[in-house]
Amino acid sequence: MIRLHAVPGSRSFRVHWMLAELGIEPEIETYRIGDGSLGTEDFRAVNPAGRVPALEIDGMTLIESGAIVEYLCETRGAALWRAPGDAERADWLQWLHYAETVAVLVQNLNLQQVFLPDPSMRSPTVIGMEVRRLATVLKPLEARLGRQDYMLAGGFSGVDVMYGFAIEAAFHYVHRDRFPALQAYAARLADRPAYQAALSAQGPDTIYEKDFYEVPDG
Ligand SMILES: N[C@@H](CCC(=O)N[C@@H](CS)C(=O)NCC(=O)O)C(=O)O
Repeated sequence: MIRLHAVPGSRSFRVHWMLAELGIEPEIETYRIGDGSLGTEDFRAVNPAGRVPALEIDGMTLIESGAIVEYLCETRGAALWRAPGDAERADWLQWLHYAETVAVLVQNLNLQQVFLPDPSMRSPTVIGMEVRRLATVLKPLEARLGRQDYMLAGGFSGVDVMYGFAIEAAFHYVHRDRFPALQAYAARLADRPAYQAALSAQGPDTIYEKDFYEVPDG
């Protein structure tokens, strides 16, 4: 049994999509951020950190999306991995983990723009800073994807699976027109049958109510 604990539209999509690339359909337990479902005793017994993804697999529970993608590549997806000794190994590790540099900034903006209970609690200063920082960390990706179709020159890999969530989420805060190569990349990823299968299995995004969140005045 492989069971994925997930929030539609969150980092759990990485794991869902990775499993779909491997032809694996997990059992899914669905939660929502902010409705208390991640704080129940039952879920804290699965992941005491109260976060998704959590993946029950091979008699253990893994709770970090990048580690899960690496583990799945290592154990079940050699073609999507770059093993130690591979010429693309360092790039594989670097760009896989760089996805969290992007995701953390998106997460900070989600907190400010989506999850604060009262809009008066928002800090336009912090939001403005985080949007600028997000645009900056996207620049190396834009340059890379301007030269090649996927994050690694050798082709589609587990690294790209890490960006399926982060790029689309980032476009809620930075204008996609500023990043044409990333926009084309996101469309290329979304075209993959496994991406679409995971998307339809996870159900609609439960995080964003708007396509784009402007920096508030202040
Ligand atoms: N670095 C962790 C981050 C996990 C994480 O923060 N997940 C978010 C969803 S994208 C979450 O569960 N948030 C719950 C909350 O904010 O209460 C990973 O990549 O798995």
